[in-house]
Amino acid sequence: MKIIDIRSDTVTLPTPKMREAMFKAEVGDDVYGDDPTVIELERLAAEKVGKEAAIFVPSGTFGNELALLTHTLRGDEVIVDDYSHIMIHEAGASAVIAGVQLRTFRSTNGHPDPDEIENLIREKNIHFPRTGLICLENAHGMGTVTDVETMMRIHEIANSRGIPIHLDGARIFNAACALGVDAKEIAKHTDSVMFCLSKGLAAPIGSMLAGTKEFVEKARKGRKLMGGGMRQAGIIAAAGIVALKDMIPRLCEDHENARLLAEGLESLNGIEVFKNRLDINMVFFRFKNHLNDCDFVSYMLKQGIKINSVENGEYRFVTNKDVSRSDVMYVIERVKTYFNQI
Ligand code: TLP
Repeated sequence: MKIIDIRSDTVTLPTPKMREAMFKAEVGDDVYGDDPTVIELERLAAEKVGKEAAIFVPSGTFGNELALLTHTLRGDEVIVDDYSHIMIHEAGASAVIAGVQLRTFRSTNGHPDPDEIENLIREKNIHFPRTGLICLENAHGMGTVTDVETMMRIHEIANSRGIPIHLDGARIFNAACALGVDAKEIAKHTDSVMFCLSKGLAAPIGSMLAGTKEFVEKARKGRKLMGGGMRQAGIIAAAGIVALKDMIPRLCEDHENARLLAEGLESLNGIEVFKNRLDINMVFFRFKNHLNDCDFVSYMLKQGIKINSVENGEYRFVTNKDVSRSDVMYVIERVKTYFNQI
């Protein structure tokens, strides 16, 4: 049975071209800095987001936490939104690795309010922690994007107070597609940016952390400390190069499929789609009446569709390169049948 996996875009499988590039990759020992494929990936990644340098890391979580470790001092405070990946989905790593505390701003569907962020910056006072970093997330895991003007405004505030900005840009190329701008325009308003190769871009493993040369040099030591020195990493970097060269333009297709999916689900009586969170490849919805979550998840699996369980009362379906337009139609049909039989 064919499986349609809409749990995330992390589930995408590498393309044949990626597998071939991995097979043929020229490698060295990246901890010695002599893996030519990793060097090329880091050069290309920096170029894509308009930064001086970049470093290859095992995962998005690793890249975010390495950014925190590199930018901050132990005991600093980091301003971050209350629904961000760093806050919710990184197992409290910021306290363990960088030794920082998080101060959250309210996330209105993933949209930051520059004034609220400004108000959270600490004044100099012996009792207060130092505000060491501001973190943003674009595209946001709630399915939305932040426009360039807002990014610019927050950047101006941060600059005026001498505080760096880190962007969790796991899906920065989705954000760029949704906003109709180059990713560089978004990254321009940050001091460091992490982005993932292993989500919609379909590489099997890996993320990039980009910033100034000085920042990346410092991060190299932090990566070693975190156990992320990866030796013949060119094998996986090769797939990352294909991801960056070939896979960015097609992300918009996933966004179109997400909208199609949203329309189909919305047309079913028992479902409310969160239409104000439909900027990228994610569809969030809830059942209007209480239904048994386990029953729904296992019904879908029997139809060959993998979905995540409900989280905070919401379902999230994610389109990706392994989900075609006709797969989307099939998913809508199956959800409809579920409603008809309960
Ligand atoms: N997100 C995953 C889950 O962890 C929630 C997903 O399925 O969406 N930043 C953002 C905005 C992310 O969405 C993710 C992964 C990460 C960072 C972390 O990336 P990985 O999984 O590579 O550590």
